Amino acid sequence: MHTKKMERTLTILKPDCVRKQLIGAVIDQIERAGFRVVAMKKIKLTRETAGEFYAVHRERPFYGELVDFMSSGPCVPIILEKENAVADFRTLIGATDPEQADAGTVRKLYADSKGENIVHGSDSEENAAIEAGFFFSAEEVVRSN
Ligand code: 3AN
Repeated sequence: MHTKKMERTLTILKPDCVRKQLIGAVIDQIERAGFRVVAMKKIKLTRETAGEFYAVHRERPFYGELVDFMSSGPCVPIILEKENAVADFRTLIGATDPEQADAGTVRKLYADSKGENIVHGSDSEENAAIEAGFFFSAEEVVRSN
């Protein structure tokens, strides 16, 4: 029975994930958890575009470090679809701080620190839609499976 609503969320496999050659391992874990890839690309953000993406964190003490890191190499933004995608994806990736993350989560398995934590996951459906629009045009968003 379908009790939960179909949702989309936006993830970014961050520059540390790409550098560690974990793109495949992380996408495998995501697909095994029942998420479908709706859109995906590999791009390198500039300091300006990374700063724009994380503008909500502009006042946080780690903002400069975050922008430097996110523009330090290519990343892989992906739109994912699943029932209850936003919350279920955050469960799959684990807490921001890998030391606090549950066993078996993506961040517990692969992340080094709060800053270099392998993946981003949207915190609401509203932000997922805004973030998806940041990376993808309408014709790049295709669910064919
Ligand atoms: P999450 O990505 O788990 O929702 P937020 O929203 O608290 O976490 O943090 C936004 C981004 O800022 C995350 N991508 C995270 O890597 C980074 N960040 C959070 N806290 C720190 C910190 N203390 N030092 C460096 N980067 C941080």
